[in-house]
This record gives sequence, structure tokens and C-alpha cells, in this order.
Amino acid sequence: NRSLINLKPQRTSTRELVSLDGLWNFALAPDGNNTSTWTDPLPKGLECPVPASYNDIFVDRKIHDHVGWVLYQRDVIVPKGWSQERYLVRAEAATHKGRIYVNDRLLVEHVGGYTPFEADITDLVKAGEKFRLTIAVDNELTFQTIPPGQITVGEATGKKTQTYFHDFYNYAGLARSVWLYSVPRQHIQDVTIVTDVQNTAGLINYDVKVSNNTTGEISISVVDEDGTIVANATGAQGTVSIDSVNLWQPGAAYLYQFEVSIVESGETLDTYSIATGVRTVEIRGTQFLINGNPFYFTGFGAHEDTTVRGKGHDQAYMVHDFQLRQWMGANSFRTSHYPYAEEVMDFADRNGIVVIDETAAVGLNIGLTSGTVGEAPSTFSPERINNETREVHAQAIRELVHRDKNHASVVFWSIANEPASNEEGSREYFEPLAKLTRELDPSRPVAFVNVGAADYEKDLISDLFDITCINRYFGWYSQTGDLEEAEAALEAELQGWEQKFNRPIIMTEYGADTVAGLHSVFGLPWSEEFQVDMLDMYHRVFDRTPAMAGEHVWNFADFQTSVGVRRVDGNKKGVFTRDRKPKAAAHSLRKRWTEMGASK
Ligand code: BDP
Repeated sequence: NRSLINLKPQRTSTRELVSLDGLWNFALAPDGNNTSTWTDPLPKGLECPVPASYNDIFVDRKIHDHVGWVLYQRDVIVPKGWSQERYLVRAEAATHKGRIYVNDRLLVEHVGGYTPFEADITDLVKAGEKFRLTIAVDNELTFQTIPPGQITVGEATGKKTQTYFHDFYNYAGLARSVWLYSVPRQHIQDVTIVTDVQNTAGLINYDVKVSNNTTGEISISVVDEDGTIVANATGAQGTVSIDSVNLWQPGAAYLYQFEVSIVESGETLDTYSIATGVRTVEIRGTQFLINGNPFYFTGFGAHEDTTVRGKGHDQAYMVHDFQLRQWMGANSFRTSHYPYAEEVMDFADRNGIVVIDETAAVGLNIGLTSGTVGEAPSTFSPERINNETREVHAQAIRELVHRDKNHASVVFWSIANEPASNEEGSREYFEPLAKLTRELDPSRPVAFVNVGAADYEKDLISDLFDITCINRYFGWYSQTGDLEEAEAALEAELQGWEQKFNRPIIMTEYGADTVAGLHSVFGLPWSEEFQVDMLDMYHRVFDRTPAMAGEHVWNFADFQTSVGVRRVDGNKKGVFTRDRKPKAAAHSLRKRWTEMGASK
């Protein structure tokens, strides 16, 4: 199913919205390919909260380690008043593959764990009737999924185990909200907004798509934060201009409501509103400009990750995490390593936080984490990351751009994290994907995040992109504990990139695993002192590198990973612990970033 879905559901004067969040019946799907039993009422017993990853909820290792399908089920009633409407079930995400069943019928299957999908149920269930909603979710990763993975079968036990090439736990399930919502028969399907600035005027270029049956006229109003209408227009495409515009600025968000309506004979048939920040993004030489002013990214790479709920979206954590970022003086984050819940993007828009928006293409790099001694197998090959993978990756890009294109906070796209861009085949793989992203959104720069092994001499694809984003671990994975050697290596690397491309460089990851409470008078690795010293060293080098346009520490908080000899209950590179307590580095970083912010 390749069709792009509707705009995020919204309650307006013409649309209704019912949350299906809460406790759902839950079961591991019976083995085998016979899915006919999946839609029967589930056996009594387990109830699983939505939104949440299911893995850490139950005290059952079998569920925690499950590889394959699980089933979520509940009864739903379509409101009686919806008889004149169309109505849909929408899941904001099912990681990594989802199916929506209504009673016994499979309506839709969606691949990709971090973007929404939906099923129109109007013709199956009458308004006022009850139906059994089953959502099946599959967590398997193969070489033809994004992110990729591999399933092995235990020799002695026959048990399936999921392995993967990325460094965070494969949490799965319904980690985001599920909705039942209505749209009018004639409805707004999609809106694309691109903003520009001319002297003191703000321009909103827009393109509205409506349902085929639409006979009404399209009317546009732009409303400012005081509720005053500042511009009007009619027609499906065009440009509206706002005099003396209030720009959306990093740290000082201003949002207009871009209200689209379908109007016929004086009656409003549908209306939908998009929070719109007017701002420009541009690269000039080594500078990244927002509204014509150089912007230096400070902040973190992060994860959607908390105890018990895994990747489950949680408003309390979302708000608290934004508070902590603001307390730190951080002005931005990257959605490493997958699209975050759309509520997070809305919140970034409202809070003036700048976002690097990343697809789930992480771990396209077999050598990096295979633990292979000697020659690693090649990543891009017919048996591994191949043309089919690239097609799935292309679809992931389409769905991300479709979902997030109207967010002022999103300033550029990252289409992959740490692929094997030093390996043969990487260029053939990435060239069409970079091109596709630009075609989908000509208004934003396109990047990928480069891995240490593909340094400025070995990388084969960076010229296809607009910005140099690199992750480096000098002093941790190499020159371990020797910050003098690490400093020289970092400097040489940054100079290499600076000479290769006249464009901005962002250090999208740098950091050290740090056990909160572990101290060392020698500043040895794993101690809080080492994390402080290492970050300080990087900052010295950044400050003498003119092309630097940003620094994102890895990671905002400690997070869960798969088990392994390098990880003790997960990755400890957090500046905060998993429960959001600051390590020593939080204070030194905070000093640097708040001073940088103040001096602007
Ligand atoms: C980089 C990855 C990131 C890891 C990090 C690390 O981009 O996902 O968690 O290294 O090893 O390779 O901590």
C-alpha cells in the first residue's frame, strides 16, 4: 500500500476525533502462516497499554524477546452522529510492520515502524455500531527492512533471535497513539506549505489537495497569535503575503494558523488548520542560515526511550525533556535514529527548537557492529542491502517528508545514520535517494550522517549532500582515554572535511560512556570527569574550526540497547541518566551553551 495518508487528525468544526489509547487486549500471535485465527477474540489475560512498547511491560522473557507478530485488540463504537461522514482508524506507528483488521477483515498492511498509516472503515461499519479492532504488529528486521536486521535460529533450541546493526533496543508494538476520526465527504486531504520572506513581508506558498468529489471552493485565512486574520486567499494553490511578519525564530517561536476551508453556498464543508512558522533556511558557504542569520546547532542526539514504556510516547517525558534541553541552553536536536512522534514535532514548532529530521535508516553498515574479526562482509550486495532495501528506504523517505514537511522546526533532512559510505555500492545506493529527497522537498537541505570509518578520504557519497554531518569518537573507540592523541586526530579530520567541501560541518555525535557516580582523579574513561574532559577537548577543536556549524553530543540520556559485552544495561553516553538526572557534564555543557546563546 503506497498511497500517502491524510493529514494528522484534528478536531475542528467539521472533524471529530476519538482517542483509542488505553488498555488493549494483547497476545503473541500464534505461530505459522495461518492468520485466520488472529481476528478471533483474543484469549483473556493480558492487557497492554497503548501507547507503549510491549517489551518491558510484562514480566515474561518470552514476550520481551519475542520475534514476530503480536496482536492488540479492543472493541470500538463508531459515534452515532457520524452517519454523514467518512471515518478512519489511524495508528501513528506500529513498529515495524502493522496490519489493521476490522472484525474478520484485513484492511491495510503498512511497512515501516515510525510513520502513520490508516484504514477507511466507512463502508464496513455503520455509524453507531460496534466493531472488533485488531492491530497486528511485527517486529522482525531483515536486510529488506529499514532499519535492517537479521534473524537467526538457535541450533539447539530452534528459537528465533533478532540481531541488528544499530545500537538501541528493538522496542516494538504500538508506541504511539491510535485514533478513530471523521472527515466530511468533501474533505481536505493534504496541504503543503513553504514559507519565504521578502523585506518585512512573510510569504506562504501553499498547495492544497482535496478529495476527488470536491465541488466546493477552497478558502484560506491566516490568523496570527492574537486571533487576528492577517491574510486571505482562495484557490487550491497560491501565495499569501503577511505584512510586517513575525518570524519563527530559534528560541522564539511564532506560529500563524494557516486555515484551509472548503466552502459551498456559504457553508463550510471542511476546515483544517496548520500551525505555520514563517522562516527561511539556507546554506551559504560554511554557514547555516535561518532567516538569513548564521545558526550554530547546540544540543543532542537522543532516543525515544524510557523505562517500562520503551519507545512509548509520553507527554510528561516529552515536556520534561524539552525543559531539560532549554535549561541546558540547547537550541536543537536530531531525531536519531527514526522519525519521532508527531506530537514532538508540534512541540518543537511551538518551542522554537530546531530539528534535524532523520529516517530510520540506521545500521546500513554490516562491518560496524557485526563483531566480525577480519574482513567484514560487504554491506551493499544482492544478498544484503540491495535494490529492494533501497525501495523500502525510498518509501520511508516519502512518508517522512509527507508527514513533517510543514514543520517550521525541521530545517533539514538526514536520510541515514552511519551507512557504510566507504564501501563499494554505497554511491549507487544513495544517489537516487538523495535525488528523491530533493524532489520531494526542494525547500530544505539534504544530509546523511557519516561514520568514522568513512573519513574524509574514504567516504564515497558526501558530495551528493548539502551539509557535512559526522559522528566521531576519538578518545573513546579510538585513542581510548588518550585525549591528547584524540585531539590531534579530531583536528586532522575536521581540517580534512573543511578542505574537501566549502560548506557547514555539524558534529552530529561525540561522547563517552559514563557511569553516573563513577569518579576518577585521573579522569579515566567511564568516569564523570572523563566525559567532561572529553567534551571540553572537542569544544576546543570546534572553536578553532571556522566551518563548524554545530555540535550535538551523543546522547541526551542513557538508553537501552540489545545485550552485548560493550553495554551494561544499555548505552551510558547520556549527559543525563535514563531517569533524567544530570551527570557532571550537564553542568559544563550548560555553561558553554548558555554563554554561546547569550553572546549572540
Ligand atoms: C554511533 C551510532 C549511535 C551509537 C553510538 C555509540 O550512531 O547510534 O549509539 O555510535 O556507540 O555509531 O554510542
